[in-house]
Amino acid sequence: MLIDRAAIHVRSGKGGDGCVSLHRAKYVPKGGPDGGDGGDGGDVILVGDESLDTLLGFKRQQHFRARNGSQGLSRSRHGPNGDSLEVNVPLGCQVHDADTGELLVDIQQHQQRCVVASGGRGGYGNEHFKSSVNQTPREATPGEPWEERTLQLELKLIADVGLVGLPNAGKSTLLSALTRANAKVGDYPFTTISPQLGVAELDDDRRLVIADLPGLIRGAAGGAGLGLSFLSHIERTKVLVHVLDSSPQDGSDLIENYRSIRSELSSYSEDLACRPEVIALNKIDLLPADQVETLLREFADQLDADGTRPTIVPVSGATGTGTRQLLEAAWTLARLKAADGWSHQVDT
Ligand SMILES: Nc1nc2c(ncn2[C@@H]2O[C@H](COP(=O)(O)OP(=O)(O)OP(=O)(O)O)[C@@H](O)[C@H]2O)c(=O)[nH]1
Ligand SMILES: [Mg+2]
Repeated sequence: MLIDRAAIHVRSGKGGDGCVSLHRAKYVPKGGPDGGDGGDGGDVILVGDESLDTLLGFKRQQHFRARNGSQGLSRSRHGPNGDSLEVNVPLGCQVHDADTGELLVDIQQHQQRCVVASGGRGGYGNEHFKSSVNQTPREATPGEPWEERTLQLELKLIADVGLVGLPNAGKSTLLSALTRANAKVGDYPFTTISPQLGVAELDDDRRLVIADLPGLIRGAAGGAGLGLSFLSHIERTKVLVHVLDSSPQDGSDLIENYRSIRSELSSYSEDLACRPEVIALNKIDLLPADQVETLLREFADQLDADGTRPTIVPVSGATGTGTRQLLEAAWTLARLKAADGWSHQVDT
């Protein structure tokens, strides 16, 4: 399970000031006070939205302001109220006040609403202060101020797909090609040190939450590299995408690289190792097309000999080749897995 976090700043609208006005019209001497009340400021309201999966949207926007109420007007006219602002958040989102740590709301239902910053009430116009002893009051009250606070949003997220593979296999590059995430990429091992998330949109109603993980190496179970503990973040994923470099710079063997990651996964958890898997044979832009064909055939034969036959999709995270096919393959397996109710599926 991964925790998605975002901090946002919300500010409600200020109340409009009351108006001081004395009625003036031809043939109406001493018309009396007619200053209207100020409009109320708008609220900032969080609204549960079942179509959202992550807090990624808050990376683009962190400040949310409702509109101020307008000043009251003469002729007893109320100033217009400021519009409230609705901010949609995914279900399961917990909202804390960042300063006090207080839990404000746990959004669980679609359309559940919570006012997180209340608009200031409008002030009274001078017509409110009229009395038998003061028939021409010149007194009005200001609108109430706005309310502002910083909120800490937290969402426990279950990734559908986990990207596993050796360091430098191109997992982060692939995450950026499959989703809008902007994962750090580097030509040195262990560029990624903590899991990163992205959401891939296959079309309007098919999405996959993808987790990019740090690289795994032989001996990780014994603590080599970054160890294996980060695999706990993908314990509940439906599908693994095993990213393999098709032309490793160190000249290592494809099938050996594949087997060593498989063996580390098994040492961590047989349950995780039995997850449906798609192999993303990556960086095919570096090879001529006929060599990719040969490599695919040889690799499939070796997997057959090992008694496993996962789907292999040739891809290039750098150019985007094959990414659509990879998502479709992952989607198909994720759907099968969901129908399967989390039971084991062993490749035959
Ligand atoms: N030519 C080519 N280079 C790629 C491709 N994908 C990744 N690379 C390069 O391979 C190197 C490693 O890429 P990353 O995406 O950081 O690899 P990673 O698997 O996330 O690595 P770690 O986070 O260290 O485990 C970078 O220099 C990338 O530019 C690809 O499809 N084609
Ligand atoms: Mg990486």
